[in-house]
Amino acid sequence: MSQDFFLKFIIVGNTSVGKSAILHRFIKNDFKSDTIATVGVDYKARNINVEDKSIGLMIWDTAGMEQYRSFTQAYYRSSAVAIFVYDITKKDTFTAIPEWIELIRRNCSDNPHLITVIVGNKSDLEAQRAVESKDGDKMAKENKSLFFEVSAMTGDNIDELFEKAAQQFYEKYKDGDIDITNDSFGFLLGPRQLEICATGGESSGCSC
Ligand SMILES: Nc1nc2c(ncn2[C@@H]2O[C@H](COP(=O)(O)OP(=O)(O)OP(=O)(O)O)[C@@H](O)[C@H]2O)c(=O)[nH]1
Ligand SMILES: [Mg+2]
Repeated sequence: MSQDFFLKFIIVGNTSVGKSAILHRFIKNDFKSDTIATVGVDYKARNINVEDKSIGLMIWDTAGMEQYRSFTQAYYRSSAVAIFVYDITKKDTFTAIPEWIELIRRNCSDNPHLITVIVGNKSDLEAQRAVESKDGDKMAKENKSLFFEVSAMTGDNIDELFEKAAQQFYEKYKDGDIDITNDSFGFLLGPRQLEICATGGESSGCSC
């Protein structure tokens, strides 16, 4: 399948909030309760459609454990979308989000168009909820981020979060905000455009 473009996503947040479970649900539409903590980073990819475009999402899942922090930071750069995950049953994972935002912003400071998404996972555990939805929503608004409560266990809102983030990026692209020659933006043109560039040149509207 030919993608129109590729976007780099990065997923961060404290250990055990369910980052890998979210990615596994998005890629395999499945849930495993016996996951082990991620060591360093993991990578997966999936295509989605936004309007008439086929977009390849290249998704980096990082370890939340403190000991891997300096290693995983090397993977933050050149992201188009950063997803910040907390566990709605663990308040400390929510209060850690501003630190994660700061860490990512520092490493992606050359991308003013970074899309950020704050995600409260484990919405299936409503009885154990320790973070109210309105507090997640408020933090997202303060940080100009999208906000979702999801469950990797049930699949609730998982596809929506990735699709909405890609859609928001695509809106910026259509508005002409994305410099396609700047690889700091986490954006890569797909083969279809390259074919057009090779054969159509300027008359096809190509800027190369
Ligand atoms: N009830 C419930 N449990 C979940 C959900 N998502 C993940 N879990 C469980 O939470 C635990 C941690 O999930 P992981 O996906 O490994 O967490 P992580 O954020 O990737 O952790 P690190 O790799 O250490 O950073 C596992 O036991 C999962 O089964 C969810 O939506 N609901
Ligand atoms: Mg993990």
